[in-house]
Amino acid sequence: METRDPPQGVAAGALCLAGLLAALPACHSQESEWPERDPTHHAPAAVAAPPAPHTPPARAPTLRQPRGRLADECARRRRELAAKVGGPAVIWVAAAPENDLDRFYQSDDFYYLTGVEIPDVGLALHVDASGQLADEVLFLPPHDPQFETWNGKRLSPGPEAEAATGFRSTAPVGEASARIGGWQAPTLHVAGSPPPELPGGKTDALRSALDALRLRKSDYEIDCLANAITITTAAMRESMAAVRPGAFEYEAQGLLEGGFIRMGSERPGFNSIVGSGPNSVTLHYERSDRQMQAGDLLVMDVGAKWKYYTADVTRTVPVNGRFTPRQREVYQAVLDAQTAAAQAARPGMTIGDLDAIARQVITGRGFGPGRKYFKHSVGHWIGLFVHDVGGSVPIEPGMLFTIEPGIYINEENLGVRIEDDYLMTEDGAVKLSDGFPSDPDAVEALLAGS
Ligand SMILES: [Mn+2]
Repeated sequence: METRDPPQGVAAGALCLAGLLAALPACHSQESEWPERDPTHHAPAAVAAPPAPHTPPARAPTLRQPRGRLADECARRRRELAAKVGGPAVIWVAAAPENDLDRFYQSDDFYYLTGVEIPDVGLALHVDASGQLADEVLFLPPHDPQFETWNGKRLSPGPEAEAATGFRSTAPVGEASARIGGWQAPTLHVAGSPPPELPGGKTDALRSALDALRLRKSDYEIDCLANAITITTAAMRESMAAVRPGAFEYEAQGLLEGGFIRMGSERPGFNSIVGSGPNSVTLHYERSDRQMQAGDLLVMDVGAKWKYYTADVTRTVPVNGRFTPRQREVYQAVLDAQTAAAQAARPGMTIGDLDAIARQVITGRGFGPGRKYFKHSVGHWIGLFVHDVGGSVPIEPGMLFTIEPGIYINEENLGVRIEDDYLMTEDGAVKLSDGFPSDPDAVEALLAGS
């Protein structure tokens, strides 16, 4: 997904309504494809045709076993957070609120520090004057048999939860003031909503500390993101079976997201962008209801999550299997811009530096000036959130980011974006998302084989 840069000024409600009205006549207007039933035909059972041969889906890719253990990771992150924020202080981080209809999804900050997927709970850290973690409590719902009848077993306060999470202690939610009231600290830092008995928390220092920690990925996190990328590119390959003139964009999206689930992703990291022809120039197109036509390009900007880490990969493919000379010209400019930025990337450079390199290639091919055709930034951090936290700082080894130049020519209904995910190392950027090729000949070959 490309970065929103500069911020968008469109009223979302108006946009949705306009899109809905524009799309109505096209919805589900095709004739039924079922053959007419012949009332005189009664096939005897003995000669009934065998069932159609069943083609099983390709085997799901093998995923990595992440290096390390989540509970140990989270315990280390809490110690590092205490040292970064400093003390004496109390830190409160709230979990995300319950949502009855969707699968619960924890807030990124709370998951980062606990690995716990329970709504409406919280954690408290007591940081001493030297920045050491003096005490910590994970507040959990009390044991509730009625809840477990409907929803299954969940962690409740006690030794079992402490062993599972690595927290020194646990306590029932609602007992925050009783449990931490004795902590001597003049400053309270909060992320999310603190309990009412903890008024007046500050947010700035905690936010910047969390951002800085989350930006630098551990081996465990790199492995999680590598798995998300593996699933994403494998499912993109499978989705090519639904890319052909006459098929709807949602057919490709359905194969893609079905592949995500089948391969072990808990959900997409953001709404899949599957836009053909005129939709290829809409940066965050979200409807996926157009019928693809020969001559279209299809932009697929998608990402699976794996253990909360989000991939973000874009490929642009010709719907009828072959790029036109004009499409290939534009495509090659985008690919060369990405390659130039990726090859130049070194520790100490910023994403802004990479943006300048890519933009120079694109304007050099006549697609300029400035942001006329390359309308967004060249990349962003990735991690728990698709546009992950961290801000404009130099890229260091261990950081994960995208490089995703694009050219969008509205008057030709021609949009091309190519996006890959990279790990910075001491020697430069390593592309992690090469499971789906981006070379134009390789893309055509892949479409021909699917
Ligand atoms: Mn992106």
